[in-house]
Amino acid sequence: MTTALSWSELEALTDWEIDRTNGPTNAQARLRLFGQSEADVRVTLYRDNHAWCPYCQKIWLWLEEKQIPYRIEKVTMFCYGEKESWYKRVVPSGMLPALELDGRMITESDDILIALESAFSPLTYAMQAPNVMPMRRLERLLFRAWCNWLCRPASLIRKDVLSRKKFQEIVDLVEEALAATPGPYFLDEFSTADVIFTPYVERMNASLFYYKGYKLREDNPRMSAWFDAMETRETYRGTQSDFHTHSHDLPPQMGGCYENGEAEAKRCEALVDQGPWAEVPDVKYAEPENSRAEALARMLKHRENIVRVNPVDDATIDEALRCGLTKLMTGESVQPPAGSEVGLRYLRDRINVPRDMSIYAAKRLRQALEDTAAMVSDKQGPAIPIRNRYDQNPKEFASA
Ligand SMILES: N[C@@H](CCC(=O)N[C@@H](CS)C(=O)NCC(=O)O)C(=O)O
Repeated sequence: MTTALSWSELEALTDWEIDRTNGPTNAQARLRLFGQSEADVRVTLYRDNHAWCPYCQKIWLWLEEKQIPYRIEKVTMFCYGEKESWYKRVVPSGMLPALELDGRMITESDDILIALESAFSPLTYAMQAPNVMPMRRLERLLFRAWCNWLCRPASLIRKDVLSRKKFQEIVDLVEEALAATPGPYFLDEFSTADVIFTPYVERMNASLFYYKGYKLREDNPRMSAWFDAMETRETYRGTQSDFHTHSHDLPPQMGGCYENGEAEAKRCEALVDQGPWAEVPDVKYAEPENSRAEALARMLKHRENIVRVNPVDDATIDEALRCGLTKLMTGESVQPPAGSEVGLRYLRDRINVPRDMSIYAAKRLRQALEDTAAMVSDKQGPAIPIRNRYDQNPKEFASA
C-alpha cells in the first residue's frame, strides 16, 4: 500500500462499541445502571477525569462489584489543570473522591466505603470487621514502604538496597497473608480487602518495574496468583491501568519518583517507553479479539482534538495518524510525511489507560504509532513533563 486509508475508509473498519451504562466496567461511563432503572440511582461518584486517582479506583471497583447504580461526575486533578469551580463549592479542598449518597456528601475514601456498606451491605466483609482491619493496616504498611523506596532520592546505592530490603520485608508479610487463605484472595473469598489493596498494588507493580527493575507480580508467587485472580474479574479489567500510564502519572502526584540506575531498571524503562509493548508484563489475561478495533474507534471519536493538540501541524499529523491507523488495522506500512515522527511519538506517549482505552488496545496503538514513526527517524517527541501533566488537560477534549 502506498497511501494511507482515508478517515472514512478507517471508519468502515471498526464497529467497536460497548454499552457504557449496562455493559462491562469502563472509564467513559457517566451513568451505571447494571440493568436497573435510573429512578434507582441513589449515588453520585465524583472522581478524577483521568480515571487515575487510586482512592477513586477503590470506590469505583466497590460500586462495580456490588452493582450499585450510580452517576459519575468527573473532576480535574490539580496536576492536570484547573479544578472546576462548581466542585470547589461542594468540596472546598478539591480532594477526590467524594460521594453523594441520598443527597449527603461524603469525602475520604474509607468513610465513603463505610457509608456505602451501611446503605447497601458490605462487599463480603465490612471495612471494620475483625478480619478486614489487619488487612487495612498491612496495606498502609506496604504503601509506606513503597513510598520510602520510590519517592525518596537514593543517591547512595546502599540506601536504595536498604529501602528495597524493607519493602521486600513487607511484601513477605503480604505473601504470608495471602498464603493463609485457601484461595488467591486476601480473605477466604473476594472481598473489600482485595478492593483496598488493588489501587496501590497496581501502582507499585508498574512503578517499581519502571524505576527500579523490580517485579512485584512476577517474583512473588502469592501476589502473582492474586493479580491473576483479579484479572479474571471484568470489574477489575475495566479499571486496570498499564505500566506506561502509571510510570508517567505518578511523579507529579507523588512529588517525584526516583530510578536506581541499575541495568535492569534501564531495560524495563526502555521497554515501557519504547516497546515492544506486547512484551511489557502489565497484563496476563488473553488479548481480546477486538483490541485493535477498540483503539481505532477511540481514535476516531477524538481525532479532531488529537490533531489540534499535537505539536506537529494539522495536515502533517492528520496524514501521519492515518498511516499509523492503517498499520494498526491492516499491518501494512505506509511512509508518513517528513517531520511527523515527533507528533506520532507525542501521541504514543500520551495514551492513558483506562481513561482512553483498555490495556491491550493501548499496546496495539502505541506499537502502530511507533512502527510508523520509525519509518521517518528515531527523533522523539516532547518529553513527558514530570512536575505536572498539563499536557493532559481534559478541557482540550471536553467538546468530544
Ligand atoms: N485520604 C483521602 C485521600 C484522597 C487523595 O489524596 N486524593 C487526591 C488524589 S489521589 C486528590 O484528590 N488530590 C487533589 C487533586 O489532585 O486534585 C481519601 O482516602 O479519600
